[in-house]
Amino acid sequence: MIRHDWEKDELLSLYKMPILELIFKSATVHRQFNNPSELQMCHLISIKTGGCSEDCKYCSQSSRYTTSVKAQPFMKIEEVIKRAESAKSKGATRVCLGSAWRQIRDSKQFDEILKIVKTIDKMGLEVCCTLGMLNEDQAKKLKDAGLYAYNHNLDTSDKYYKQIITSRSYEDRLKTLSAVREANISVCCGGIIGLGEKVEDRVRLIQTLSSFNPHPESVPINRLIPIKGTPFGEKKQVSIWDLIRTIAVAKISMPRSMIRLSAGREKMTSAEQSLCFLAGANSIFIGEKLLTAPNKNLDQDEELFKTLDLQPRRSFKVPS
Ligand code: SAM
Ligand code: DTB
Ligand code: SF4
Repeated sequence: MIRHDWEKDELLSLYKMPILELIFKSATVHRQFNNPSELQMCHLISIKTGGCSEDCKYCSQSSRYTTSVKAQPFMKIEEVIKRAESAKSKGATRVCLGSAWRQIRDSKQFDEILKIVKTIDKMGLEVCCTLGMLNEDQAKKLKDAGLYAYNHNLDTSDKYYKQIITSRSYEDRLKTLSAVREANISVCCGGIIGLGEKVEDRVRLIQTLSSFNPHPESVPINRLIPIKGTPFGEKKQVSIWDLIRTIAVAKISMPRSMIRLSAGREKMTSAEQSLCFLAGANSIFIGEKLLTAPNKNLDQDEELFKTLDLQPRRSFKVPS
């Protein structure tokens, strides 16, 4: 049932199916592994914002571009915990800590992150971190502190990657992912659509992710939020149908993975989001901000849960 040998052409023909047939197919797969009425609410906390040395062409936090995001000092521990508590009280069962770093350095700040991870884990929440590249020793320290998952996206296909980022390689990303897996940390790895990539690149990314054994437990699908001042600031939004197709193919090929409808939800209607959930997306980020970009407000999400009769998904739930 779970395959790691999906071929590009197979995935491409799925991607190109008549959309309603594709949604029906992925919805059917989704139901075999998950309760389709459940949606996990996650919350992002940007503990170190801006001033990043990398040149990711989509990112508001790269110091190479002039955007409206100003570099902020490292957030105070108490402030981070307060944010996590507030997210929990609103139904979030997973908290993701992000930092605008190329890589983790063994530093006072890393020690503080270990403390934060320990505290949030004790609150019964899944803790995820996205701190850039790391080595096996750092992964082990995070695991020992109680880290549940680590997010590190491949973003796009290996071929197209160089058009997006030049300051690190696909190989570097894969190395970090393997250090995360080695340390027995749950893997969160996905990508972005709308970077000017071809459909073949989206399919190739999904092929790479589905070739991992085990599959990443979590696959965030981001729709580019064009950020003024970045090289991709003027990119046209990809259609909702492309987003749904990407979600559906990811779900069919990685049925046990949580598919997270991540960046780009702010401008989506309830009906558009519903189709994403039907196609297999089963997680959203809640709160008015993602890392730096705006997100839906809590009232809108509460209304969405009510309208669609959705249940919040508890933490640490593993699909059947
Ligand atoms: N610095 C770390 C890194 O790059 O691994 C972690 C933070 S980074 C902001 C996390 C992910 O957010 C990126 O890999 C990318 O997929 C997504 N992302 C960043 N900016 C985005 C944007 N403008 N639109 C959509 N997704 C975005
Ligand atoms: C992921 O794939 N998407 C989230 C999370 N992982 C860290 C981040 C989205 C960031 C959107 C742009 C911003 O807020 O700056
Ligand atoms: Fe830095 Fe991450 Fe943004 Fe790239 S995506 S510029 S590594 S914060």
